[in-house]
Amino acid sequence: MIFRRLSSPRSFSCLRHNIRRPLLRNYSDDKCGGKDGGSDGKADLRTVVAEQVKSERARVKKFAVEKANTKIGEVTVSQIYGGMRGIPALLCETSSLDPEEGIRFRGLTIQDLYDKLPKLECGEEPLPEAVFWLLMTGKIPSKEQAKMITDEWNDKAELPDYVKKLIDDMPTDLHPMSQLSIAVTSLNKDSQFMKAYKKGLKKLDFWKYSLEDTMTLIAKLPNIAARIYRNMYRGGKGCDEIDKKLDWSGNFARMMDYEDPIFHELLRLYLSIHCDHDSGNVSSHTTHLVASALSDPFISYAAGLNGLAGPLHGLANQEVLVWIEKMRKELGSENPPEDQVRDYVQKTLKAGQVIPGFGHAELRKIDPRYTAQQDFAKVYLPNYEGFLLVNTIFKVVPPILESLGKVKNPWPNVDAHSGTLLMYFGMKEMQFYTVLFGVSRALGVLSSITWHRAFVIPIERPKSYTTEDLMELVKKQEEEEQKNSGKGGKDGDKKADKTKKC
Ligand code: CMX
Repeated sequence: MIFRRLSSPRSFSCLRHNIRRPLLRNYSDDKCGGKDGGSDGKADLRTVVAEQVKSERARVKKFAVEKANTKIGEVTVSQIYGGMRGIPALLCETSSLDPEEGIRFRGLTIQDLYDKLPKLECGEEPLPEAVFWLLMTGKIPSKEQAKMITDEWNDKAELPDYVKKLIDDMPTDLHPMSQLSIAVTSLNKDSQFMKAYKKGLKKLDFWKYSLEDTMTLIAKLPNIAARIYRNMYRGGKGCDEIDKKLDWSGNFARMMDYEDPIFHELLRLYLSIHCDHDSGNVSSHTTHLVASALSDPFISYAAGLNGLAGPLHGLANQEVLVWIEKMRKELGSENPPEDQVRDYVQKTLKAGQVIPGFGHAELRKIDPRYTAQQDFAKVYLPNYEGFLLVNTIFKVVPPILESLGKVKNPWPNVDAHSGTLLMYFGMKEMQFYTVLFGVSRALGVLSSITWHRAFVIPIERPKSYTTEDLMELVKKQEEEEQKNSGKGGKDGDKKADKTKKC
């Protein structure tokens, strides 16, 4: 699958040409925008969401009441000991993950994002602002509606002084994900949700204040992340002012001191495709779980970020580059040949380590987010040695993982590619990669918890068992089954006899 993007040198030079010009000069032009974003593409986000909450709430309530006792699955002992794989237990309105096909955001594939969402005039990547609108409303925004989001986020981007100071006072050798989580937590001082809750907010209005905090948090995330970046890697120097002519990603790139408009495009792609991956992954589930206790969106998302910082989840994008760099050093080449890469992969596995960037708990095919990034590289950096090495790894790793006989998905996931693209544009600070993932993931999970509040989903509280309890439960169940099968046998025989007589 090739993700459609204009790959001609004309479009490339168009982007480069824009470096000295405002990127958003024709932003309100509706030619690429959709019309179904709400009221013929003109309504604002809050109005569109309020209308939908009204109708969806009624539809969902009817379904949940009428089908309350319908069973949709069973739970086995192996699922309890196996990380709850496959247990159908979570709600996610914003995206769904098919093991064979990959992610769909409100029903749209990544290719659909390219085809349907508004972009910048000279841009080819979907705007994360438009992705957010889609996740919140399930509708394609017009260019005008995407621009409304950009404007609001630009207006709310400024950090309070105490947050700036907090970030500046953190040790520069503290992992940037810890810094991000601390700074996000600290923003809850001004949570509108908590303020309203303390005043006695009605349950049915929870979502409104959750959405307000969501808008504030997403607006400030690039500023927080860029400040951490500058402190850690640029001696605290650089710009922290929003350019209102730029979009969310453009400002983020600029505040990290990346001027190349192709990098801005990469960031748009990156921030769009990492936004959501249904509710079962660690960062999304954690955010939902904490938010279900009515924690405000800031501290709920900070909890999700701490989950994202694990090496089996979001930190894998850092681990991939660490692993690749070690390989290059050991093999003494920027782009080592296939047989040497194969030996290095075997050596990693023999040392009892996983191959980072490969495998997935849910997906069973090549991650379409990997393919989207591969296609970006084919257009903008086809001869980059890092990209060529990623391609060699892609060729070498799956058959080896398959040969182990236990890996359920030998194919690359999103993290196998992202770091190499960042490296090409000069972002060599691998520790920072998961922060970019974190900024993007906010779009999905914060939309998701707003909808959970609209549906007034109660606090999460699944049942847990000790191993002794489980053994006892299983024993009783087996005894019951034996008893029943004995009975069943006799009853069955009687029935059979009856049938014969008839
Ligand atoms: N390299 C080596 N072994 C792997 C492997 C990999 N990339 N992926 C899975 N395996 C192993 C598992 O460790 C497990 O081994 P044991 O039975 O000895 O414990 C076995 O194969 C079966 O695992 P699985 O059912 O296929 O995968 P899980 O659902 O348990 O784990 C994941 C999924 C992503 C944690 C795993 O594939 C992995 O560790 N991959 C590397 C890290 C990574 O890229 N993570 C990012 C995932 C994307 C994201 O969530 O952000």
